[in-house]
Amino acid sequence: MIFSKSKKNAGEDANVSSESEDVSAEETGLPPETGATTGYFRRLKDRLSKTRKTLSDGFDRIFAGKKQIDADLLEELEELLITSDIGVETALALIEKVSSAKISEVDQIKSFLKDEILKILEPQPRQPERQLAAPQVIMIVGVNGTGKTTTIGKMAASATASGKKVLIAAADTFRAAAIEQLMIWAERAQAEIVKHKEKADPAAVAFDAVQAAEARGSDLVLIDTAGRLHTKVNLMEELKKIKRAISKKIPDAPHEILLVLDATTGQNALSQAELFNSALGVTGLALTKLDGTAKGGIVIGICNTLKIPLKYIGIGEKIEDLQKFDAAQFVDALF
Ligand SMILES: Nc1nc2c(ncn2[C@@H]2O[C@H](COP(=O)(O)OP(=O)(O)OP(=O)(O)O)[C@@H](O)[C@H]2O)c(=O)[nH]1
Ligand SMILES: [Mg+2]
Repeated sequence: MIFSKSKKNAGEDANVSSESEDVSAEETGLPPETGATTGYFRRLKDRLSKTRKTLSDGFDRIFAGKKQIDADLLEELEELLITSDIGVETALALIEKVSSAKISEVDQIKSFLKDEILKILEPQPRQPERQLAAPQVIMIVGVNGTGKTTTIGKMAASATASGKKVLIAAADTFRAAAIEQLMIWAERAQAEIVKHKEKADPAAVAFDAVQAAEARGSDLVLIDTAGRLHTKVNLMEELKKIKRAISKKIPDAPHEILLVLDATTGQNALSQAELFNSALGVTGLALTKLDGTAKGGIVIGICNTLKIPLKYIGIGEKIEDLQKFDAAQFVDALF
């Protein structure tokens, strides 16, 4: 761990990476996006290979031997976009743009689409990270199996690697195994953990964790929550109760409610987002398992449909397989 480094804003987690290129970037103080990120980008590209294959091979197939843009070509293009799980609405909007752009050369369509997709993914310039008083509290929510606990482990590792003091709260008390799984991640990430027994009140765990974080001077608190209870109504009520318990201790906390969505569940992810957002007010999204799907177009559909910023993408099961979402880099890795 790099404790000698001056502490950065608690929201500004460095990208996790085991690549040597990134270590040197860290040492030079360069942000990870600039210059020496070949390894980081290569891994992203590699992990998106299934989706890239769907899109790139699809484009090649559609454009092969075609000289003009006609209705047939547009129809095939639309089908391809829908196959990659971009969603019907977003696919139709993109096709509409292509047909009204009066592109004359077939081989210009790909770069036109790339630009349009980038516009969807990055609708406005990135906001500078807000300076927050420590501890920053992030509550992680999502249906069961989407990757909440794994994402917490990866985020914690990233934050401790950049010199932050991290505390994880085991507020998924529904199963004993959930607490054990989180303990393993906390150890790997060199983070502290606050836990109670199985079936304990999750709101009490969250409250204790925030209290401990204040007492111990933690920079970041990551709150794991259950993805399944007996009913969806129960789950939403429990999550609301956790949120209230946190704000009793720190009035403007949780500073982030991060919804974890599984990319392989396709359009289902969108309805989950609506459900969680209306109950809790989701402030950011993490989309996991992009390495395991040929339908990574879901990223584009999600950014186009939900007006919630996509903050992280999960591209594997390992501790370094979480990246801050970077629209330009993502589009480059796809095309
Ligand atoms: N390939 C891949 N697998 C992932 C990724 N993120 C999580 N997983 C896997 O998804 C499975 C479920 O992850 P968990 O972190 O346990 O999910 P959870 O949301 O905490 O699940 P519950 O606690 O049951 O609600 C595990 O096998 C993870 O290794 C990812 O980005 N890529
Ligand atoms: Mg879990």
